This record gives sequence, C-alpha cells and structure tokens, in this order.
Amino acid sequence: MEYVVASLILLAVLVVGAIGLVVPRRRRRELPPPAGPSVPSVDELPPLIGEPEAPVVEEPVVEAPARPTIETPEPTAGRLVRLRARLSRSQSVLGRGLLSVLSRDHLDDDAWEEIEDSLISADVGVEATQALVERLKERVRVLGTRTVSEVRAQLAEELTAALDPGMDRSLRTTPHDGRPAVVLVVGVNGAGKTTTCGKVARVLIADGRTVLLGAADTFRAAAAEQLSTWGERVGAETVRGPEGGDPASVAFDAVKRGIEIGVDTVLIDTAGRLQNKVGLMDELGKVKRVVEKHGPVDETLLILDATTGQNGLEQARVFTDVVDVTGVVLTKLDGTAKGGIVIAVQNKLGIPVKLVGLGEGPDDLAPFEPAAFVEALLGTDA
Ligand SMILES: Nc1nc2c(ncn2[C@@H]2O[C@H](COP(=O)(O)OP(=O)(O)O)[C@@H](O)[C@H]2O)c(=O)[nH]1
Ligand SMILES: [Mg+2]
Repeated sequence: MEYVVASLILLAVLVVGAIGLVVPRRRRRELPPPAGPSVPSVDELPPLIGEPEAPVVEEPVVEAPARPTIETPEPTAGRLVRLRARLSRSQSVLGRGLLSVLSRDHLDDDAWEEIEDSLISADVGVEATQALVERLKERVRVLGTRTVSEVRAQLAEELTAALDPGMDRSLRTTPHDGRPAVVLVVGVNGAGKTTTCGKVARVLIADGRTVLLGAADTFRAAAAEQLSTWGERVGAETVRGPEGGDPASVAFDAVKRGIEIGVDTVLIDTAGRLQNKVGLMDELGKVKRVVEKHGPVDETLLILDATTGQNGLEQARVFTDVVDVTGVVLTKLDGTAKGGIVIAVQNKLGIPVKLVGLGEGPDDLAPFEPAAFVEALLGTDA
C-alpha cells in the first residue's frame, strides 16, 4: 500500500514537472516575431554604436492581443553620423576630388578652376560656388595656409557657412492652444512625400509624441494604403477618404480627429501630380485653406528629390508660390553624387533644409546639421 501511494505521488510530481517544462515553451512559440524581420533594410545598415538591443521577451506571457507588433523607432540623435556612409557618392566627388586638388604644392589658377568644377558638378550651384571659392582663395592667400588639413578645415568652414548654420531647423510639431500641431507635406510625385510622412511619424514617436496621419492623396488608393502601413507599424491612426474623394475634406477630417483624440501632431500627406500645375496648386491651396478652419498650419514641408538636381529647384518654386513652405526635406541623398544640392536649395529658396533622406529604410531620415553634413561630405580621411 505504502509503495502504491509513493509511486502515485512520484507520478504526479513527474506529470506536473513535465507540464511545467512544456507549457511555457509552447506559449513562447505563439508570440509574434520581434519587430526585426518586417524591416529588411535595417539589416543592411552598418553596425550602430548604441543601437537599441533586440526587444527582450518578458515572461510570464499574457494572451497575445490580435494586433500587429508595434515597432520602436530609433532615436534621432546621431542619425546623421550613423548614415554618413550613405553620402559616399557625393563624398567621392567633393571629398576625394577636392582634397586631391587641395593637396597640391601650389594652388594655381588651374587648381582653383578644378575646385570650382568639382563644386559645380556636385550641384552646389554656380553663384554659390563662385562666392565660396573666392572666400577660400582669399583666406588661403591672407593666412598663407599650406597644409592640406588646414585648407580642408577652411573649406569645411566655408561650406558650412554657405549652409547658413544659424537658421532654425526645428520642426514645429508641438501642440498649442489645445490643438495638435499640423504639418502639411507637399512635393511632386515620387519625391518621397509618403515615405517622409511615415519616417517623420516615427521620429516624433521615438521622441515620445503622439501622431495622427491624414491621407489627403486620394488620387490613388495605394497612396492611402502606403501611408496607413507606415502608421500601423508605430501605432499611429490614419484618416483616409474614398478613392478619388476630396483631398481637402480628408485633411479637414484628419485635423478634426486629431483634435478629438488629442494627439500632439497631425501629418498630412498630399498628392503631387504636376501634369496640371494649375489644378495641383488649386487643390493644395484648398487643402491649406480648409485645414486652416481649425487653426493655422504650423509647418509646411516641401519634399525635394536630390537626384533631380537643378530641375527639382525649378519645381520647388511652383510650390513656394502657392503654400508658405517652412522647411525643405531633401530625399534620396544616398543615390546621388550631387550632395551639394543642399547648398543650392538653401541659397536659391532661402528656406532651411530641415531633414535629409538617406535611404529607403524606416529610420533613414536624419535631422539636417550643416557642420556634420559637411564633415560627412568631405569624409574623415583628410
Ligand atoms: N534611396 C532613397 N529612396 C527614397 C528616399 N525617400 C523616398 N524614397 C523612395 O522613393 C520612392 C517614392 O516615394 P514616395 O514616398 O512614394 O513618394 P511620393 O509620391 O512623393 O509620396 C519610394 O520607392 C521610396 O522608397 C530616400 O531618402 N532614399
Ligand atoms: Mg505619395
């Protein structure tokens, strides 16, 4: 009898133990995968110093809610430094090209002309280049600068000065007067508006803000879909309208909803068909006016594709004529050797470049910092 009781107790202990071992593993397997795999391009990024570690799965596991995994975007500090290698194409023109000329024993007229050519072919713009080279020549003459590193430092200073480092590049995204800040995103088709809306939403959320997206590009259903996908990844709501619906009413509804749910910032994506300039401008003007029934638009970001160079500048004017652009976002700087366009844009438009797009990845958008940007353009190996 005692033997039977003992074996039963032993059996019970074994069964409970076995369940204890198996159940948590099963549960763990039911967890949604961590954020990583849905962002393949992040894997291609160079290793990051201080990159957040993969999320740690905590136990015990509560019943997993049936909603998509919310990602934690990367903090914005130091992004330009992390992404500096993406400027390698521009770097080879401006950095290596210029520095090899500057390292000559004697900077004669031919050398200065080569320097001008490099800057112009990097899209710095003729006027800005001439002014910059004149100043540099003068400094080299007056100061008798001769070592490469000295000339390089002076070139960096002049390039930075040409970017007007005193300009206010902060985004006006803080709520005020009991309303969310409203950011309007404009630009031609394919410039990167929707992508930038998504990236900016991530930047704000990384900084602890709440965001609502407005899909006022009602021209294609895919555009609203693309925007809400960006939103879902970071848990931001997207207000959409019917395909072919009135963009202004979607924008109006987005701000209304943003006020209702009390978000910090409403980001409004717009359409950018340029086939019909008058139509586009009428539409944009209307979006702006209708949104302003709730209160002023705080920030109007013009998205410019850096690879379109001087053409992009011409297009930019069309927008600056209609809406009061408060900041420029230069996208696709990773795909061009003409990083000098940043200087031309600021010089010609007189509007600060506030952000730069350096890739298609979700966190490949950096706050624009003139000195750090120039350092990245010139490369570190002087
Ligand atoms: N390489 C690169 N591609 C970008 C960047 N920004 C946007 N793109 C790509 O440009 C294309 C058009 O972007 P989209 O946001 O749809 O442009 P939209 O028509 O202005 O809304 C997409 O394939 C984006 O992934 C960038 O900074 N670098
Ligand atoms: Mg779009």
